[in-house]
Amino acid sequence: MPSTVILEKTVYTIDQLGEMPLPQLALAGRSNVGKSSLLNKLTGRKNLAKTSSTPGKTRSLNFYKVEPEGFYLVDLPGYGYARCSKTERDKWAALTTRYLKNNARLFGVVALLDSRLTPQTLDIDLINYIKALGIEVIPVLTKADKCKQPVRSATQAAWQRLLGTEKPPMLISSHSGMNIDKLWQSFLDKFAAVSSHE
Ligand SMILES: Nc1nc2c(ncn2[C@@H]2O[C@H](COP(=O)(O)OP(=O)(O)OP(=O)(O)O)[C@@H](O)[C@H]2O)c(=O)[nH]1
Ligand SMILES: [Mg+2]
Repeated sequence: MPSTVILEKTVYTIDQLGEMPLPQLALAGRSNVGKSSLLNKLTGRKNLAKTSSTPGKTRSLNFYKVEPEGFYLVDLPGYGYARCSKTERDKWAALTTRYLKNNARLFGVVALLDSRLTPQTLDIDLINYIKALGIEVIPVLTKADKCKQPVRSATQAAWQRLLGTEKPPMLISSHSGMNIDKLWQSFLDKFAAVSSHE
């Protein structure tokens, strides 16, 4: 677990997106998939990132500085919230794409996917978009506590087939704590690999 995590910057508009001085790992996924909950669980701080059962809670890009390691975890606003206006959705897309594009310090995007659902078009589109930018995608299946083993395995197998990965995506639960330490260790390993090249 990281020793200190602090919210350093909140960005609502493209104008506020300056260059960040450290490597970044972003958390992306549909609204309500559990991005902010994962951040809280990873950091062991219940209310670091605001969570809600109402989708669309996170409306901004939030940069959390992890110390002493020295990188940012970036909580991205969720996509695919049906009740959100077209203007809001366009704003999300513009802000997020601007952030993802031409960001040499972004060393990966953790794609959070609901373990209860078969692969959804919106998620597949996002993953393909990120891959096309040359950024590594780390797929993770959330809310594993909410479904039974056969469903979890089926979702894992479907994503593995689709992504053509060697291993199936990791199943996690921010409620039960399942695989949270393992996931954190994988973030540290990725960060260590990039920082040795910097
Ligand atoms: N059972 C269960 N519920 C979870 C888990 N993770 C998150 N939730 C619940 O799912 C809801 C949404 O969680 P958030 O973490 O706010 O989701 P988000 O992806 O940050 O959503 P946006 O900010 O809207 O993009 C909340 O009610 C959480 O308590 C989990 O591992 N298990
Ligand atoms: Mg959130």
